Amino acid sequence: MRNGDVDHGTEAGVRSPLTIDAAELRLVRLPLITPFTIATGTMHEKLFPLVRLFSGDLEGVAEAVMDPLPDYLEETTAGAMDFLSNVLLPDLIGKSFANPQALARHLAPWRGNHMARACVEMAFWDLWARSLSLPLQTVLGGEGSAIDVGVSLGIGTVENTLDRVQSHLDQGYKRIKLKIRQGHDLALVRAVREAFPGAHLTVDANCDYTLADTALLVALDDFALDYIEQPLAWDDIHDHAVLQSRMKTPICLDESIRTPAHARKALQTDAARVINIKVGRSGGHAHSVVIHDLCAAFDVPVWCGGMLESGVGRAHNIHLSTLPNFRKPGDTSSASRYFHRDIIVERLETTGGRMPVPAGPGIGVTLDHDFLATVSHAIQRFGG
Ligand code: OSB
Ligand code: MG
Repeated sequence: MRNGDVDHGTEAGVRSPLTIDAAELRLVRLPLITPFTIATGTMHEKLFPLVRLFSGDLEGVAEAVMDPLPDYLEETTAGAMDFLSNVLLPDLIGKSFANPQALARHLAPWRGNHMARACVEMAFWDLWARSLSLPLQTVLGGEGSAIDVGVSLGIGTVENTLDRVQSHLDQGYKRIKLKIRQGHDLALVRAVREAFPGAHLTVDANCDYTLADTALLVALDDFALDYIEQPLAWDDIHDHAVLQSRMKTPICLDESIRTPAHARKALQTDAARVINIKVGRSGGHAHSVVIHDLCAAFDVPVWCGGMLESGVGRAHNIHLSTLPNFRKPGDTSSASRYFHRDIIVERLETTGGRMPVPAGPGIGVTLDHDFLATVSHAIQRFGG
């Protein structure tokens, strides 16, 4: 059976359920062109679980975004490999789901592990969209052929940061996000703002501050930042509400928003005036769409975060970013900024700060199997 031949029924939106016949899990290791430093540490390579789900001749793919150590959030790569290979994937073999939301509900009883669950859920969305011969963006409710993109600049010297800001503005990137941490904040932001008075500038603290640093954080109000991302603890919404009541710069939450309930609480308490949605952090596309809609109801703009994903994760992020409340440039910059070679055939590169949405069914990109084989470890197959 070929892609377009799948019969999903034609009456009144009835679709036959999709059965997961087989799954594959592997660990992919990609070196980074340059190390990426944030408040919690330095990344030298990207190590990630890659999941493929199979139904007949169709397949869907996604990657998981946790780090080897629990330093961004509490999940770890080893823990996720264990949970995926011993629990999540074997359980899915032979099961049918009426739609991706049904699969998301099937995964809902598990506590935490939002990144591992997201990976499975996202692969099913790709499979589902392919079974309908539709781009992922269409089944998610998005539209448009390109999105606005910014860059996230890792921690470096002030001098070096000024050079990188210049070169990325020259490339047309629509927003520059500076990573900050204790002792590497005000002087950096002042230098960049003085050199680039009109730049769309933001900062991301990755949880490095507490309310004891309120005076320093309030001093950032002088630099016309579009927002300050996740200044306080990853598991704390309340203190962000307190900080927001004391500073003018909008707070944008990243780490603190792992479920729609987190988003609701942040919105209801004015703890976030912007939200960074990372589909791989939020349990998948279904929950990301709920967070997106909640934010729209509160007139709070969202943008799509990144986790230095390969082209597979980036493609998922780009499709999600075409929903209407993604009103700020996202972290879906060119793959060539991070990797010498990507694991997909297509090149995900920006022009003038715009990233084209990969066309075709599903996420619209294809695995480069020859290259993927050279960077894959611990390949496991389930079912089929
Ligand atoms: O906080 O947004 C973050 C990368 C790793 C861990 C945390 C974060 C980031 C980024 C991603 O800033 C940037 C990108 O994917 O291009
Ligand atoms: Mg962040």
